[in-house]
This record gives sequence, structure tokens and C-alpha cells, in this order.
Amino acid sequence: MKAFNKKIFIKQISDNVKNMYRKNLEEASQEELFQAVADAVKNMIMDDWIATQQVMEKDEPKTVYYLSMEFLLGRALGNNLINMTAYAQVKEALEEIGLDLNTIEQQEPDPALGNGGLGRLAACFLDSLASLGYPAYGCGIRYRYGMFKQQIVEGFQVEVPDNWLKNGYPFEMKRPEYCYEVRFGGHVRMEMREDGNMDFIHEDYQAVNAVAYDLPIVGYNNHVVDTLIIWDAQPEVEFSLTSFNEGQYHKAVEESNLARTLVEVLYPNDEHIQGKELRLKQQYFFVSASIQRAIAKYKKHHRSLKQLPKKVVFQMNDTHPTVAVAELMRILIDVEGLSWDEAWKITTQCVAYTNHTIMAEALEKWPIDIFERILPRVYQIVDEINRRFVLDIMDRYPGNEDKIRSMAILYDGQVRMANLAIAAGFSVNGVARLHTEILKNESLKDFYEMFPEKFNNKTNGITQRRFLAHGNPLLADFVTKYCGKGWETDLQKTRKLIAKADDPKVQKEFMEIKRENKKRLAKYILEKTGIEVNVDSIFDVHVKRLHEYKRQLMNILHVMYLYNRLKDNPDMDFVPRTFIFGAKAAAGYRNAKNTIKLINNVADVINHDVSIGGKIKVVFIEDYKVSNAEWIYAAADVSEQISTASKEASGTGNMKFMLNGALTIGTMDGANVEMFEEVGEENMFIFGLSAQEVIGFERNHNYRPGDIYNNDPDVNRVLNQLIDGTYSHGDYELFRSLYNYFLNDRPDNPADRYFILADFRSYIQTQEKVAAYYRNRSAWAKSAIMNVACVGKFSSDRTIQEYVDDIWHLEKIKVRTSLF
Ligand code: KOT
Repeated sequence: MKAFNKKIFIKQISDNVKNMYRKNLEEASQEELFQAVADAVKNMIMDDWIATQQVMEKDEPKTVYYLSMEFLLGRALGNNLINMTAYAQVKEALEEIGLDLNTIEQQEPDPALGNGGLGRLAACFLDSLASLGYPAYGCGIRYRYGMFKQQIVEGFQVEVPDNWLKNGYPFEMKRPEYCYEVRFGGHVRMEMREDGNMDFIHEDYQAVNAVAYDLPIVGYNNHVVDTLIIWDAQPEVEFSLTSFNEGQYHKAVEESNLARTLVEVLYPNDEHIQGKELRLKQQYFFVSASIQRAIAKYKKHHRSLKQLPKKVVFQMNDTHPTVAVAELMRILIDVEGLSWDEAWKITTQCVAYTNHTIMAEALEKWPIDIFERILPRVYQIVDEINRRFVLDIMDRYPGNEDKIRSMAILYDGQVRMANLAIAAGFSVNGVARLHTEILKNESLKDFYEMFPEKFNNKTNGITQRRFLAHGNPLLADFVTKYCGKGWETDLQKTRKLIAKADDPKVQKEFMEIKRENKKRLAKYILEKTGIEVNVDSIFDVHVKRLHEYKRQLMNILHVMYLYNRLKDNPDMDFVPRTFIFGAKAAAGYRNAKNTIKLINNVADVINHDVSIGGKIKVVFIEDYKVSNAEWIYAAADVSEQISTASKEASGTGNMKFMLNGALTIGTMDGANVEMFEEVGEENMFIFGLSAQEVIGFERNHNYRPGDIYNNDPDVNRVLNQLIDGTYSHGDYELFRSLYNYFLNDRPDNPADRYFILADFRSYIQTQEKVAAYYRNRSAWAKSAIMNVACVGKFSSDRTIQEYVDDIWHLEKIKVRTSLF
């Protein structure tokens, strides 16, 4: 960025308003002003973006291509200004012309090209790659409709399409010069060449063009601007009515339909794969285009493909882009003319795989007939990879059918994408230490035995630039005051707070900041829901995707239990608490949607019961997304991280709460384990079964939730309240399926498969400790400060540096804008 010039900046905004809308500043709407400001900011980014791309062109450093079906970006304007270290200056300049930066920021659509943790992780990784100065491309899909907008109507979730591109997105740049053909369907004809080798000729296919849109990823204060490429689909030929014969006309119509539907919508299921044909087409579409672009870029400098692994590494974000393995093989063999062995050697040095979950329903498997019909040539290659891999398995384990059953890529009529990723990838990583251990010792045991050298852990992280500097400016200033500048790029610097955590003055300051942030959220809650909350109550927050394993149901049952207690003993000593929920449920996920309805109905009953004097409030925040998440984390006292142990691979929300000084109540699951290690037992509330205990029950089938229901009167009472009309205006059926979840035992779907009743008593007791602790303001403040002080490990900068050191082996680039 050139040195910021206020005058020029202001002039540019008024010029933009004039040229874009034929208006002057006074006439323009806030949305128009946002477009004008965003364009001016993009202009400030441009020189660094050009300079970065020039350095990459000239020095040709090894580059990571982060392949991901999801990037949950959140708004860019404020974040870009933070990373350009121009936020305060721009805010001041706008004030001079009567504009409020906050209001302007809120006009930006919140680009939600992702579901939850996996997509948000990809976005944090890009921020860290750029901020550390590493050459990187994110590669994804330009969905017309990202994650749906959630409305709550009479307590039920309603999904509304989110047309984020409606007014144009100012930070994207169409790059028509990067346009690649991607082929679907048809047949493969084999032809013998003169040299005796085979040619594989793909015929009768449908083709679409992938057209690149680039988004800038601004590094923090270092002039590096990396690129996120999102691919749009366009028909190859625009059909004209006159110049086609009938056959051509049909094909043109089909191809343009395909182009339109391909990128129409993000599949809104988190950790649940349905195996829809269109999803496979989306995967192949963006993977093929990304690999073609990477190879075209490489070939500008090289004639032989042999050095590709020295210049390019593809990181596969879960199995969704795993077709990359076969697509790279296809291009190396069919297009570049390499032998199978040469191509395999290159491919297996270029691709690496990250696993994000052990949940069975999230494992991608494609029926072979569908896969073969949609991608006939790619399928041939997968078939050959599998044939050779099965030979390797037999070689290593002669006569052992079990090993083939668990590791073969093609099995039981299905293509198993994780098996392909592990067979081909040179690295396989989990996302928290416990998760990686479970992969090695349980779910991927056979693979670990065969390829121990591939397995490694990379504990997730989050970017402090968005989730502290931007989301919580008051706490950011507090950290700067006591730790100095520099935490923006070195989060370990917050450790200096350890020495201050006992100081009553510092504690008071912290608690005042927290209270301000609670006021900000209370105002938002009042505006959105009409519910008034007490900012001096404990803000107890559970925000994340709705999934049974994340156990929002356990949380609301605990609220029902507390309410029973208060009703039974109106004079009991009770620390006022506001239970805040936010979660989207996949559209077809019945128990998840019913849980949302239950939370809203419980809220309705409790919030309107004047007899409890407002001691409990329950709030469901509609449309939980990155932009309101920043405010929610900032305002939290208590962070709910209560997944069934072993099920949450890592979690990243847990880290964002910690960064904002909330105390965690959680199970020993995912990255909670490592947070516990960092912050110490006196500053975190742990409860429940361990992962090994859960795995033990699952293996031995000896968990009996019915016994707990029969013997624990508190459990018995809250479960019965699901079917006695207490929370359903007398309707006994509305929550029957949730009741049945606990007690209906079927071989394929055991009762209470997420061990809610097993952990319930321990959860109640631990929540009592939380309440008692909150009474001691000084102890609480100290623990909250300790959370901020000990969060350093969970910066995504640390995570990315580990990926670089152990997997990618990149070198930093230096960008000096010539204009300086
Ligand atoms: C799986 C299939 C489809 C869509 C999403 C997934 C998915 C999401 N798998 N794992 N995740 C989450 O990834 C986060 C980032 O690593 C983790 O922190 C979180 O624990 C996973 O549930």
C-alpha cells in the first residue's frame, strides 16, 4: 500500500459514488457508499497485489495450492483494513465526510462459501499464509448461493437463499484469461500409437469452461497479497438459434444448463455426505481447473514436468478434492505424455491430505457406476491406482483379506475417497493431537501400520487478526497496553499478561471491557429477537453448527433442569445466567431441527415466566455467521465445548472464545485437550467421559442410558418434560423424536449414541462450579486473563508454520512496493 493519503482517499470515494451511481455523497445510500469505499480500498491493495504476483512470477518460489470446496471468508472490508494497518486512518477519513466505518462495514454481504469449521479453517489459513509471507493460492468454487440465511419462524428454522452476489462483490476480479475446459461424461476410446503405447481419447463428453475470479488475501503489514481463486462455470459455446444443426443445439443447451447448475449452490450439510452426482461434478470441476492452472503456470518456466514437486504442492482439505490425485495423473499421462510410473512418482510427491473428522457419515464414498459415468477417464485411472495398490497390500500381507477390505480404494461397488487420498498422499494429517492419535490407533489403524511415515498432526489454529484485532477492538487495545505491539503477528506475546493476571486494577479493566462487549451483544440481541438480557448475568454461549455430537441438546436439557430447580426453590441462591445459542441445522437433519425448535420453545416459556425474576434467560440468535460471531465471542463469559469425547476432531470456536477471555466448560475432546494443557486446570472446567471410555462403550455395546433414565430423578423429569407438553403447549408429539433418541435402542442406531445421559450429572456439577466461581469476581477475572495469556499456541500462524516446516517446505517471499 502506498502511504495513506486522506485527501486522495476521500476524493476517490466521491468520484466512485459519482461514476458508479450518478450521485453525490449526500444522495448515496449506505450500500452504495460501501461499494464506493470498498472499491477505494481495493485500489489501495492493488499495488501490493501486483507486486506480490510479480515476485512470484520472477522468483518462482514453491507454492501451495490449498484445494478446498469451502472457504468461509466472512466480510473482507474491515479485515483488509486491519491487515493493511489502515483501519484507524480510514475510519477517521470517513468520519470527516460524515460516514461511520462500522455502518459501512455492515453493508457488505458476509460471503459464506462454507458450512462451518472446515471452511473457516481454510479462510484462517489463507490469512496466515499471506501474513507469514508464503506463496499460496486458495482454490475453491464461486457458488452463486453460499450457506443459506437462517430465519426462525415460530421457533422453527426456515432456510432462505443468500444471494451474496446480488449487488456485485467489490473485492473479486474476473480473470477471463484463466479459462480451462472441464469435461464430463462420454466415453474413452483407446487407440494404439505407432510407438506401441496407448492413446486414450475422450469422446462425446459435455464440456464447460472454468473461469477464474481472484480475491485478494491481504497479509498483515507485509505488502504480501496472496490470491484465492474461485471458479465460475460458463458454457463453452453460447448457442445461437441460427447457426446450429439440431444435434449441436441440444448439446449447447445441455452444456449451458450444466454450467449453470454446477456452481449454483453450496451443499449445506456439515459432516454429512449424501453422495449426490452434482457434488462429484463440483469437485471435479474446481479441482481440474485448479490443477490445469497450476501446471500452466509451471510450464511457463519448465519444459519437463519432473521438477513439479519442487514447485507445487496441493493440500487437499478433507477428501472433497481428492479426485485431484487422478486428475493430476490424467494430465501427466494423457496430456503431457508421461509414463504411468513417472506420473505416479510426481503425483505422490505433490499431494497431501488433511482429515477433519472420524464421523462415519462424513466419509465420502461414490458408487462406482456414478463415478464411472461422470468421469470415465478419471475412473480408469482410479481403477489402475487401486489395482496396483491392492497388489502392494497383498505383497505386504499375503493372504490377509481383512487388509484389502479395509484399505482397497474400490470396494463393495464404491470408490472410497479417503483411501485414495492416503494411498497417494505423501502426508496424512489430523487436526488436533487426540484426533491424530485416534486416526492412527483406531479409524486408520491399518493405513498407519502400512505407512507410518505419512502420518502427522497439525493442531488447528485461528487468526488473531480477525478474531481479536477486528472483532474485539477494546480487548485488542488492552493486550497492546500490557504486551506491546506485535501480538498481531506473534500471539505468544500475550503471555506477558500472566504477570498481570493477579493485579486488581488490570482485572477490573478486563471486566469493564467484557461488560462493554456484553452491552454491544445485548443491543444486537434486543434488536434481532426483542429479548432483553441482563449484562450482569453470566453470558453462557454455545454457537456452532447443530449436530447431535456437539450436544446442544445436553445444554438445553440442563437449562430445563435449572429451571425446574428454580421453580422448586424460588428463593435459592442463583447466579443469573443468559444461555445464548446460535446454530444452523442441515435442511434435512430432523433431530437437529427439532433441537432448534426445543431451544426456542424452552426460551419462550422461561423468558416469559415472571416468577423467576429474570434469573435465567435463553436466547437463540438467528443466522449465526462469521460477522455476528465476532461480536458473540467478544461478549462471552462461558464457552460451551461439550462434544462427546472423540467426536470433535479439533474445534476452532473453542480457541476463538479463549482468545476473547471466555472460560471453557468442555469435555476432553479435540483441541480442548491442548487448551487445557496450555491454560491449566484452574482456568478451565472439564467434565465427562474420556475418549477412551466412549470408544470402550462403543466397542463393547455396554452403555445403558435407560438405566440412567430410570434411576436418576432429575434426568427422568427433564426427559419426561419432552413429552408431557411442558414446552409444546400440550402437544405430546412435537419432541417425541428427541425423547426417543435417548431410549430407542436399535442395532444400527443405539439409544443415546452421543452419551448425553452418561455425562449429564457431571455436566450439572461442573456448571455449579462455574456459577460459584463467577461470584468471585477477582478469581474469574484472573482466569479470563489467563485464557488470553495462554492462547498463543492456537494462532493459525503457528499451525501454518508447522505445515510449512513438515509438509510444504515453502520459502517466504519479500515484497517491496516500488512506490515506497
Ligand atoms: C466433513 C464433510 C463435509 C463437510 C464438512 C466436514 C467436516 C467439518 N469435517 N470436519 N469438520 C470440522 O473441521 C474443523 C476444522 O478442522 C474441526 O475443527 C472440527 O472439529 C470438524 O468437525
